[in-house]
Amino acid sequence: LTLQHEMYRAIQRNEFILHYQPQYDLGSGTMVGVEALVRWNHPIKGLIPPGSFIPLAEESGMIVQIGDWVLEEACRQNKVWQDAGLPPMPVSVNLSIRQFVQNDLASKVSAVLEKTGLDAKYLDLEITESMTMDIGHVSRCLLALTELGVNISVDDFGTGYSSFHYLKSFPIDRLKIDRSFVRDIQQDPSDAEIVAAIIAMAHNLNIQVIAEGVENAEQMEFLRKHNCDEMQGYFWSPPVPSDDIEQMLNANL
Ligand code: G
Ligand code: G
Ligand code: MN
Ligand code: NA
Repeated sequence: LTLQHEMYRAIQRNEFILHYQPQYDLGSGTMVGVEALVRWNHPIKGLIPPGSFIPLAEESGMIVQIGDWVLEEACRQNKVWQDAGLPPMPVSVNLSIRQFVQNDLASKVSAVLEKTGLDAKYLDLEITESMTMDIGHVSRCLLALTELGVNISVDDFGTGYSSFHYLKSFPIDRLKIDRSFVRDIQQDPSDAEIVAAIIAMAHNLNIQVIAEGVENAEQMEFLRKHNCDEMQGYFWSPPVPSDDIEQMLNANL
């Protein structure tokens, strides 16, 4: 069996699972959201990280089916947490540009919210930059999504081709500063300048900022000093299974 065929079977056999990485408010240090990150629980190979199958899924188009599953599962789980009385907070879901090529993304999202009973304000959709995207089409799609009440974040900000074009053309609620800029924030003065500039610019445009890949207290202090809103990274927590998130939320009560 090719990996691609196995992947197809994995959807039917329900072998994908979601881990969640907490996101924290930099001011208060409280958990304010989670990012859903897919893993493949392979019957023989064990837990396969997304880096080992997402590229193939993108290439083959199967990312659309996997993405549909991720979206529904993330919304379902979030509603379960809320119904259990845990502090409500949005879940971020990564979208592939392939999911925008379909014409019905907003109606699909709307149907999933309806089916799971999740309020749209608890769903955050992460888009990444892509050379191949039709800006006009994506922009219409994003408008339809924001009309539903979901949040839009730009993932890996600063690494792609059209970051600034995005800000101009899309209804963006939040930027996620790519972890490659955060990593050397203390050693590399240009990274420090870039991060400070991204935060200032985003705030002038009324866009929230979250830093990715925060691994130590010095990075956190720098970000706090420059008024970054939120952070995510190993310093606080790696992506963890849903049970662990439940425990963290319980501890927050
Ligand atoms: O969890 P990890 O850091 O290994 O993830 C690697 C990459 O896989 C990240 O860039 C992440 O955005 C991507 N990824 C994880 N889950 C999903 C998903 O559900 N859909 C898409 N399109 N990408 C995902
Ligand atoms: O591209 P995206 O932002 O969706 O990727 C998220 C991935 O980044 C997760 O799969 C996670 O494993 C990884 N990640 C999260 N926090 C850190 C961190 O602090 N350091 C590093 N190196 N990777 C991280
Ligand atoms: Mn992401
Ligand atoms: Na990222």
